[in-house]
Amino acid sequence: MKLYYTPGACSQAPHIAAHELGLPIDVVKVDLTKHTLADGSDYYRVNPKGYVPLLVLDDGTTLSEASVIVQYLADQKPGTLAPAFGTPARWKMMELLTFLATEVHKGFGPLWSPQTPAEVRAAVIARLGTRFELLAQTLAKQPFLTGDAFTVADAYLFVLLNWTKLHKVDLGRWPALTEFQARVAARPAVQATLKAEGLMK
Ligand SMILES: N[C@@H](CCC(=O)N[C@@H](CS)C(=O)NCC(=O)O)C(=O)O
Repeated sequence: MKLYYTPGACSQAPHIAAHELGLPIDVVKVDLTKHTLADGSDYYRVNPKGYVPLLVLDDGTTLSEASVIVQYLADQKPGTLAPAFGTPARWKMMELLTFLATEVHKGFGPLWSPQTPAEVRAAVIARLGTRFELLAQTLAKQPFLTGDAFTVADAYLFVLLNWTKLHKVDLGRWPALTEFQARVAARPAVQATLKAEGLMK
């Protein structure tokens, strides 16, 4: 398996999952500023969508969309990082992953552009805050999003919350989120991922 990733991007969620699961995986770095690989070749030729993550299976099948890739990885070792397929708990996990992808991940969208006016930026952060509030309510009751066990949804949220530092979004109102961040950051597989992405010594 080959994972195309960019350090600190949403591709870090499947990268963490692979480390947590101890899956043998090759990683290929993508320069998203130019959409190129290390040899200068065009990433659009690998993934016409142009974005990371992309997982290429050994038979050449490609999987994109972070929320699907993390589930594919989790299902390589059933019952570890996601509830079993076809169970109500798995539908709740899919609900959570879609919420993270569409409401939180894409909720950051305008913050990446230097052209975004200050008032739009403030509105975007306020809207993200309503999503953070819901997540914080859950995490005030339990260590991870689905209960006591770390899942791929936690890996995804961890990556998204890290972006708040880049965009100077204050998480001070939600200690449950900052405590969650510290809890996940301390996991050996997360540390190994951050090192592998060159984000930590
Ligand atoms: N719908 C995709 C979005 C992935 C995405 O937003 N990737 C970002 C990095 S976090 C990216 O590669 N952006 C560069 C681009 O779109 O060209 C998913 O959920 O995986």
